[in-house]
Amino acid sequence: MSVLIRGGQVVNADQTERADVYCEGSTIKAVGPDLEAPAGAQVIDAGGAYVIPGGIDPHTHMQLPFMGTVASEDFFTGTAAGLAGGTTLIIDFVIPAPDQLPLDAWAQWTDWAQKACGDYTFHVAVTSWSDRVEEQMGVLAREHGVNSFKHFMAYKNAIMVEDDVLLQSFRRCLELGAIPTVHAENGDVVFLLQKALLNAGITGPEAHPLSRPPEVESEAAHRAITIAQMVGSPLYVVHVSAKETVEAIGRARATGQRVFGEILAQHLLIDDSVYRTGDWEHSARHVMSPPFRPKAHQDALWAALASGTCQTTATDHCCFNIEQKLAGKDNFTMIPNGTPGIEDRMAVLWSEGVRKGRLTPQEFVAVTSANCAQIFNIYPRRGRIAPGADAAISVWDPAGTRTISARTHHQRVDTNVFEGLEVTGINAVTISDGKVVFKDGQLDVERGAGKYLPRPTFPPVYSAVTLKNEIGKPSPVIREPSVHVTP
Ligand code: URQ
Ligand code: ZN
Ligand code: ZN
Repeated sequence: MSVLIRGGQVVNADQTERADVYCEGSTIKAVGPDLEAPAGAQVIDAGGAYVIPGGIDPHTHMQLPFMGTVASEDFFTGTAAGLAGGTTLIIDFVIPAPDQLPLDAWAQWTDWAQKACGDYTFHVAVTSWSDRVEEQMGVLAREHGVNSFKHFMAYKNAIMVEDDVLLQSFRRCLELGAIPTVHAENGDVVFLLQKALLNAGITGPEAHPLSRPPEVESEAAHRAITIAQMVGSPLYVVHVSAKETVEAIGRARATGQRVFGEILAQHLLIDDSVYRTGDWEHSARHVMSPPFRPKAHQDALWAALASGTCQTTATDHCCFNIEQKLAGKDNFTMIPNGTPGIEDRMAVLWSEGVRKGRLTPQEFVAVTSANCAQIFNIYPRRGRIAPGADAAISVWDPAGTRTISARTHHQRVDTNVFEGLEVTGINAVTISDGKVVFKDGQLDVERGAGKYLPRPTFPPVYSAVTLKNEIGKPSPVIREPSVHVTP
């Protein structure tokens, strides 16, 4: 199978050029002007369009068992929806139940993902700590291509871990050459605020943001940043939603600390007025954590992307239909948390970002693909249009328009938080694994064709500080040379 993408502008994070792109099998073979189409090659006319690296969504939860139900989107329908929107790789989450070992959870998620039609890889969550967990982190890193481990600082009495686990797990990540990631919200404070709100008789979705104010996020982010700094490990903060959290990341990065931030497309556009409509179902459809914030936070999030304080965009695609959300009809803490976004992330970022002058086309490529590939060590295999890279490509039509709606989207959920938004700048053609899988508005995908993409660990980098104070282990007593004074 071979595909020639002709007549487009190739946009990488660091360069834009008029060039054709020739793919053979699963790989990009050539990038350059006026390439010849070998016999039998499928030719895609990219005149007037951009040819960009397929999007990478570093935060999805396909068919996640959560809060007493299971997310409605599965690995087949979810990766298909991603391909329709220009996303050619997802990083999903293996989340062991607290009494489940990581390798057992790994087997479960791997089985679920066999139906994927788009490529996938996994973060693995550390939801408890023991010698076995520590050992199995090594097996996952060394034998399964896992180079990132997630830690939920929220969801008390479920998947939340305390600071002692953060300390030991971050140290283990450093040892393995993996990066720790965190859902940064203070789960203890959330738990108490939830109780207070319920005791006050405030049971509707309007209570959700009141139980998770920005400080709940920024305090936890600062705490995780501090622990990472003590250990000497890098840190990746998922779904940064608040101005104060951006500031905490910016302060750490200004000192040279390796902290990365991820921003959801939803948090860039949607504000907390969705919780004050008086329409229970409308508000419940928008219950996710961290919650949508007052509009002022959005400027800080856009600035964080343009300035490089935060590096990636994602969707935290975690879908629940309204009848699932109704589990929380009388108690907002029972509303399954999550919203969709995988199909629309890139169009929203182009239409609201590039077209409104907040991002350049190259920055768009950086925050939808290249930066994520670099942070999770799969660059330039992914995140770049170049010979030798995977043939995972989006032909991006900057003038194309569509109106986003749950009535027409490919996502398997009855909600679209961008409902009614008309976007300019859309994915026109998707190439995945060297095959044209989306064109002329039609998907041409194959259940099970998606491939697992292993991510190599980083060479362990030890700082003298870390060696000297191996956090989590009894630190060696540093004996000052005793000075003998002869009497
Ligand atoms: O917290 C997460 O990232 C998962 C459980 C999805 N739900 C959510 O509200 N973000
Ligand atoms: Zn989260
Ligand atoms: Zn999530």
